[in-house]
Amino acid sequence: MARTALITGITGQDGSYLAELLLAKGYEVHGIVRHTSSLIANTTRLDDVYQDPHESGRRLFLHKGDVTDAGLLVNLIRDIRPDEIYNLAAQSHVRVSFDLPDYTANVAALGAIRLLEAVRASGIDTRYYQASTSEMFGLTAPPQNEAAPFHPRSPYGTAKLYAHWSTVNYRESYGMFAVSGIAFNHESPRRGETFVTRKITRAVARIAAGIEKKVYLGNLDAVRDWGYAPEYVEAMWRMLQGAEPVDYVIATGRAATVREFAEAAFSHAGLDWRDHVEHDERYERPAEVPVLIGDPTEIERRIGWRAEVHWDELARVMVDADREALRAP
Ligand code: NAP
Ligand code: F7E
Repeated sequence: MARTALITGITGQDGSYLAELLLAKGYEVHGIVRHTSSLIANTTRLDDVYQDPHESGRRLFLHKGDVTDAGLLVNLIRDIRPDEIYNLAAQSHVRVSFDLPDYTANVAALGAIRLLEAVRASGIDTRYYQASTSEMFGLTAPPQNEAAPFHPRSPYGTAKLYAHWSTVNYRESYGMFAVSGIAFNHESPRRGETFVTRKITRAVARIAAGIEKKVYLGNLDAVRDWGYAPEYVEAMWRMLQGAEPVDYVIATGRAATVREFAEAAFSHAGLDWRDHVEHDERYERPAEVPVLIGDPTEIERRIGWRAEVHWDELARVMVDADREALRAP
């Protein structure tokens, strides 16, 4: 029998790569897709694996839903009886979370509780992955590992910390196989266009093509440990295959400033970043997370996962993809 997985956030960057990974491994994959007023479904990132509902032998099933609806989650989990659940759904933009703190918590914090309770209500034996984040470390000095204290600096960070501790609590209270992957920033050509890496690489492509001249950024001094998203979904899957439920930091261990990322991205297209980057305080946050550099020793040692792509190569890959997308008809 094929193993069955349920992914919340399947239409996002990570969800789409994870769906591809699990389908390639022979899984039957179910995903929750939000309703929109304008589209049949927001499934652009799933274009490569999308299967028409009328096809036979289908292994990808998309269900209209939302992690703010507890009843829907109970019914779905009871009907699908997934072997694995990956909770990737979130309002995941840190700056936006300052404008939408209530909504961000409802999705990112309470969404986890609703899923964990739905698992208990359905009485099934399943493994649960919680998409936690380096934003929970916030102001804690680097390198951050599994033992580092948490000090979140945004409504997003605090909401994710609630979901993280809820995952730990359900493991300890009910013996559930529930794990929390504390992922540092990971990017790809599928990254949302308002996150800083993609904002930069998309701007590089458009400036190189003569469509735009400038890109407006906030804090250039922030340091981030940027990895490659397809590798991070492999780490998520591996964490659910372990003999014991263990929480890990998922990171490359190397980092750069936003300025260095911009410099690398512009120079890959033969441009000088100083000619094109302007400051706009609108993109700064009420409280910044200055330095995130993960220590991936534990995940490397215990389950053999290691990041191969680092931030400078990532900048080149993303610039190439954005330039190619502009050339496509
Ligand atoms: P993303 O591209 O922003 O995707 C978020 C996904 O959540 C989308 O599919 C979105 O649906 C869905 N979603 C939002 N609100 C929802 C709701 N109320 N009900 C159901 N689905 C909802 O994020 P990502 O980069 O793939 O990240 C995946 C997860 O890992 C997120 O939880 C994020 O917070 C966490 N994380 C990400 C990083 C990173 O660097 N990428 C690092 C650490 C942790 P729509 O497509 O309809 O918007
Ligand atoms: O910002 C600075 C900004 O929005 C990175 C999410 O996936 O990773 C992501 O959160 C840095 C910050 O990502 C702009 O101030 C400067 O210091 O790309 P970002 P993030 O906030 O690190 C974590 C791990 C997650 O879990 C989140 O879900 O770049 N920055 N200028 C800017 N950031 C943006 N977005 N836009 C700018 O113009």
